[in-house]
Amino acid sequence: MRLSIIIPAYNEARTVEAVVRRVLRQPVAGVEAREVIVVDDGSTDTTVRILSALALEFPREVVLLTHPVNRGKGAAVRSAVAKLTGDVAIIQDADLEYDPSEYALMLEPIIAGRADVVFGSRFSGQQAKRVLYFWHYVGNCFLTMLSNMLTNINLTDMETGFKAFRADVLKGVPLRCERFGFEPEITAKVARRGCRIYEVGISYNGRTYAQGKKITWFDGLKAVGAILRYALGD
Ligand SMILES: Nc1nc2c(ncn2[C@@H]2O[C@H](COP(=O)(O)OP(=O)(O)OP(=O)(O)O)[C@@H](O)[C@H]2O)c(=O)[nH]1
Ligand SMILES: [Mg+2]
Repeated sequence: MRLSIIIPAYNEARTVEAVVRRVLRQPVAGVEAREVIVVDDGSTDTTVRILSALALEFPREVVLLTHPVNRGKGAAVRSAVAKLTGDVAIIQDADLEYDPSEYALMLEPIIAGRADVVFGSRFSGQQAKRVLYFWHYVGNCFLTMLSNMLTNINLTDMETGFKAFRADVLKGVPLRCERFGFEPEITAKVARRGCRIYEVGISYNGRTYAQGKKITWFDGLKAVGAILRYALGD
């Protein structure tokens, strides 16, 4: 099994090198080969310089794609999907909130042939989760519930950044959303296609705004729009 790890990165100079090195070091049961596709999404900090050095250091594993201007997470993931050569793909955010040591957990249902898509849930399972913002939690529950109502699936964490796919499934879903509407869009589209979706509990090392958290209530509002648009057939 060949694994493609997709890392969208926008102004993540603080963490992106640690993420890439951790991903490269991480053995994963059932995976013999891997590629790490990092997408610099028009960062204005030193992210692209850090990633260029890593691509030089690990020319066989690290593929660097760059967007000249910032376009958003959805666009960054799409650029990576167009280039990936693995049998399975996993999306790894560049900010260390999700732990590469849990790849085996995420991929097991796919490698065993039971699942097409696996969501890593921050709201179920026994793993340690950092206790953080109550109103973000309420917002996440609301977005997941709205998405579930319209797609008729029972996820506990639609907005999770930790998602794994059979590569042919990911390549077969036409994606349009440029920014964070990516999560509702992919969820609605895999649900509508009747993909076998699994969920596993993951740990969550959430960051604070002082540590670089960027998401705001406005992104939550836009997520509502994306849920309605994609669940209703766009
Ligand atoms: N915020 C943001 N992230 C982007 C963009 N393009 C790519 N990304 C990457 O997408 C991933 C998810 O973005 P995050 O900002 O961590 O989103 P989040 O986890 O929902 O929110 P916070 O961690 O709270 O900021 C990260 O790896 C980002 O670097 C973009 O235009 N804006
Ligand atoms: Mg994040």
